[in-house]
Amino acid sequence: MSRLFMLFILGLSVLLAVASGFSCSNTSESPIPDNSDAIIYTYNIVNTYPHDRNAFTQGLVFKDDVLYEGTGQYGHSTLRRVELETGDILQIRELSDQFFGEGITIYGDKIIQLTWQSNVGFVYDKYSFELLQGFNYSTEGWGITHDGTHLIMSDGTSTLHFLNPQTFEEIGQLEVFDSDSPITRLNELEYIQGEIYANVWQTDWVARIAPQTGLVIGWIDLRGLLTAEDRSEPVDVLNGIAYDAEADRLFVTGKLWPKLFEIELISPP
Ligand SMILES: [Ca+2]
Repeated sequence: MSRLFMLFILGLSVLLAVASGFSCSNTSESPIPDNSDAIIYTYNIVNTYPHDRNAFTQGLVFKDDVLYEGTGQYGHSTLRRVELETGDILQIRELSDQFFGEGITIYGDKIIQLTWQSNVGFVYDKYSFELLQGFNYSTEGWGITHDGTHLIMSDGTSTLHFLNPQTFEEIGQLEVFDSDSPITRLNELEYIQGEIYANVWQTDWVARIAPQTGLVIGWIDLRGLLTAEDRSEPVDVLNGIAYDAEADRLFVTGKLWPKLFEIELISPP
């Protein structure tokens, strides 16, 4: 095969991938730098649950035995309470069409939801989903979680922002890196037992970040979660990490994925 022909085929594949509008997350490149000292974890699937194929998952939280999910896309963005076992939507609030919903977190009795490029976040009553207030930030809004004291927010870069949960003022930033490389495209977040878990956009990898330094101390390799059959209808990338702190259960899913997984992590031998 001539080199020119191979280049042509390669170009055609890229064009087709772009035209399809969906990222093929099982062939994603690793975000891990060559000189990384981080621990690589794999996974076991403990349980598989149904997930709404129409949910463009941007935020995921487990609290009080149910899932809370924020979904994105203009005209389709929602906040929802979802039954884990069935995937049934127990309660839903639609965002107005001008907002592209992003990450969510639950702080006390409030749910906080970011939007992508509108520089505005929303605060809702956890029970009624009533909108209590809005707040502004200067960056894009991607993922959000909290460590019990501060909100922690991602913006698509390698920078995490720490916000006062009452005033939403930024009180600090954290640069996330592995070895000497910044780790960009940090997306959905979850604070788990003293670490920040972040899935890296357009990959099947989750970074485990030390909040004190920003160093990635571990990587979770989530390749292979979806089967070929799961991909028979279009799916988008891995996105969504939730943690059941009471029962120590870890959940992951993706945008438009038909399934949500409870997984356990496997340390290297
Ligand atoms: Ca989360």
